[in-house]
Amino acid sequence: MGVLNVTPDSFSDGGDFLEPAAAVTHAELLAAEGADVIDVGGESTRPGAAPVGEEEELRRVLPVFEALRDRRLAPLSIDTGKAGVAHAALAAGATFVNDVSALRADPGMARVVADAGADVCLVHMRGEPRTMQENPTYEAVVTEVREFLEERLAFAVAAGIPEEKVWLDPGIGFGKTLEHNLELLRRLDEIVSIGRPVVVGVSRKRFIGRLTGKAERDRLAGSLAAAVLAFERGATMFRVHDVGPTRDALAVAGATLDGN
Ligand code: HH2
Repeated sequence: MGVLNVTPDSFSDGGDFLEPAAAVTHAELLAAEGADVIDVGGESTRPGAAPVGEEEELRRVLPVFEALRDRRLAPLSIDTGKAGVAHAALAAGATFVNDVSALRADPGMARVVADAGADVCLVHMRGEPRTMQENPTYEAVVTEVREFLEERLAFAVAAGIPEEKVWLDPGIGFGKTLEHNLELLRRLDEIVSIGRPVVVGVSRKRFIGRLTGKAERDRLAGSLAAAVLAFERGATMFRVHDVGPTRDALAVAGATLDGN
């Protein structure tokens, strides 16, 4: 899953693709590098980010969907917690909803996903982006994330979303310390054992900066290490800024694990 942030303030690429033409060019690059899904987002969820109104979010992302829909580069995902934004993006060609609130931010979201027959990614987040990194605490982070995702999966199914349309994501960096992130990655198999495909977003994140001392744009090597480890533990979708290098790393890791 290639990241396409149409925002002025995303943590590693904010402002790069705010113009629709720049966004389309970047989508072409992500697809050429082998992205299976392109995830378009109009609201940053980085720690401390300010919320964006629905109208502004739509103004950012809709022209991108409209420009991409007929190009058929790859299936398109909308990264939003707002039902109105998801609804408009699905009408403009998206087939996947990536909701970091896991259907909690907007009571209308589950219905929009169910009615469209879309895929949905449910992400674990403690708190909300503005405050989520203020001293996150857990008694047992893996158990709590697992129980949360099981509850959200049951909620989605009860709301009419077929189970086979649901992807789960432990939400690396969403209300977690360095140690929480590392424990979740180390024990990712316990999230995978819920039985739905697992998405991970480690690309360029702060915990990689903490471990390597590198700025956002210099975190590729660290991001690849985390992606390979998550793959070995059973993750099947990787939300990344650098699609080509990630595909290469996973091709080598996969062949090694398979013995090919
Ligand atoms: N991380 C971010 C945004 N969306 N979606 C899923 N499913 N999993 C993630 O880990 C995830 C996500 C944050 O990264 P990014 O989009 O690069 O930055 P920002 O939120 O600042 O736009």
